[in-house]
Amino acid sequence: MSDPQRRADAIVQGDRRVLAQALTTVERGGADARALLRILPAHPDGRVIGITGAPGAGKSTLTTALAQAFRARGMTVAIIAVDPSSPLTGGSLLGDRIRMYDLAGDSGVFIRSMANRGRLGGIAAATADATALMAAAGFSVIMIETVGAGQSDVAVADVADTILLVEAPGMGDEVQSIKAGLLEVADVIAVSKSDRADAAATLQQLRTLVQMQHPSDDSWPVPVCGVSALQHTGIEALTDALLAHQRFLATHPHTARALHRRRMSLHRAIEVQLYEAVSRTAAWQSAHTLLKHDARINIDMLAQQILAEWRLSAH
Ligand SMILES: Nc1nc2c(ncn2[C@@H]2O[C@H](COP(=O)(O)OP(=O)(O)OP(=O)(O)O)[C@@H](O)[C@H]2O)c(=O)[nH]1
Ligand SMILES: [Mg+2]
Repeated sequence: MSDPQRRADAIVQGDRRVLAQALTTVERGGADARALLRILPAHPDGRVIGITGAPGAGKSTLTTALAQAFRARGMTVAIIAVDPSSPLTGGSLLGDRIRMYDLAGDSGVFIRSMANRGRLGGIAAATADATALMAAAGFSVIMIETVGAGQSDVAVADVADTILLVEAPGMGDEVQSIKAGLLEVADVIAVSKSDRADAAATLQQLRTLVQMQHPSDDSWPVPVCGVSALQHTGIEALTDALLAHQRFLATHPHTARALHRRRMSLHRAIEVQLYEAVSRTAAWQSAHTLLKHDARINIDMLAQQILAEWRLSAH
């Protein structure tokens, strides 16, 4: 199906096959993807939960447990597992799929992995577009599991309305997420694997850290929840905390984070559209020939020339 309006209608009506195909389209990016994204019905903010944390922190296991908790409350769930196709995390995806096997066969759950296929705007753009499709398809919650390994993680976090940071116990004196800069952006924190003896200390440590970081007049005090996905403890309280944050967002639509997220999506849109426009100019084509033949070319000047020509052709 290529007619964008028919595709959009089918997605809204809950056609999962068309949704899956559309996800492939946005993963690739380009004009087809934009034509579709432009006509999707608007959806309210607040449904997208980004799940982040160090490799092995327990994100996939917890995502599965949360999905079951949301389902038990009658909500539908879409899950995006982000695979930035880096050699670091290359092997983790199959494991994730096996763990999420618990969710197989439930038509109220839709799972998709996203890879960075060299798409313009990177994995963050692909993920943002995928969440827009899933929101249009009517899922009540959309969870994005990131890999907790650097830049792509923070970029994907920009897509989420709520950021859930998963911290495993016993990481030593240094809480891993401080280094990664994730503690500041977390809306809700879960100490995973709380069946382990060292979890209580980590929980205490994080609560102290969060209190130090967030001013007391902050309108959203970041909850720190102890959970064990294996023994299924703390999951209900964590689910409550996540839904409370959704309600908080509904009454506080202009938080600094929400503004940041909107700004970042504008940046991505400009990046993508400008790049596509510029790449249609003749100067762009000839620049690529130049690159092949002149190894010492001044890239900055070349870019300036291309933009100058594009500006002329745009008038
Ligand atoms: N004891 C205990 N182990 C857990 C719990 N949750 C997860 N684990 C274990 O922790 C390991 C990592 O769990 P994952 O859910 O794959 O962690 P992840 O953060 O998704 O890992 P990556 O995606 O590879 O970064 C697995 O061996 C799990 O069995 C828990 O509640 N208790
Ligand atoms: Mg995982």
